[in-house]
Amino acid sequence: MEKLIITAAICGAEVTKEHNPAVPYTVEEMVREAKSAYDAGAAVIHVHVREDDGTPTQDRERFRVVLDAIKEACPGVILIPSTGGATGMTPEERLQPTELMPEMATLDCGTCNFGDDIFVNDMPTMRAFGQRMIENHIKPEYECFEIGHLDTVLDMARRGQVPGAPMQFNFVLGVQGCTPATVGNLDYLVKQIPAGSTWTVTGIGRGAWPMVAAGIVMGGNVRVGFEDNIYLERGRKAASNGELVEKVVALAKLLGREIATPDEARVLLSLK
Ligand code: KMH
Ligand code: ZN
Repeated sequence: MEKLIITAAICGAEVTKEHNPAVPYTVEEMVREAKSAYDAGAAVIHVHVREDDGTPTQDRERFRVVLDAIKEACPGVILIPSTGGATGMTPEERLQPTELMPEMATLDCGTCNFGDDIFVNDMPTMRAFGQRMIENHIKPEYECFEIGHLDTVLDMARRGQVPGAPMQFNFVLGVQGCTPATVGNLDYLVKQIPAGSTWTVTGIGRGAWPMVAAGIVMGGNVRVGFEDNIYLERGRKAASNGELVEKVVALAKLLGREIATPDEARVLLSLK
């Protein structure tokens, strides 16, 4: 099996300090959390940004400051800024980080329920995001929250509406209202992707650790972080994103997967 790429989603848009006081809002807190994950073995950081009071934002200049600060603290790390932002944001708002020419960014592959909210990614929105990433030479991480999202983006790739092979998918399973985090669902999705693609699995909430185990043994890659889950185990909150990554590294070691460095991850993801 290839080495395991660990992504840390350190912040997200929904989780707050009320859920876990270590959730980062300020630039300094973002750097602290990114570095803890990087030092523990994360090759990739998925980045959302907040105002200092915790309000989610897609402001380009806030992204610029945070991305630059993380790059300096974590040499070589792969950064995947979010174009999902928070539910209710406009497509224009959400696209701002793509103006900074990151090497990757998320591209969300369809509309879905998201807890009590609706996360809107209709076809015109997705075509606009695909066009922007083609123009700016950004490799998308295709975020699939629902089984049908995968068919949608594969069809768009065939039509040249989003960047094509080799594609990187992130199967985000267990969001309330979306496809549940089960090994059967993950197995179905992995079997649909084109040869030469790479994939990551993200389990939300109580689905986080089972999906880490599945991703490791199925030969995929895994994402953890406060965006997805704040617990190290039932009833025990993680003190940092680094602690979550340390647990992934320990599981990978037990199960015989080596961890990819950022440079190795860049090769696996065809970024160089
Ligand atoms: N915050 C969610 C509504 C992404 O980063 O692209 C969307 C999200 C996806 O987190
Ligand atoms: Zn995200």
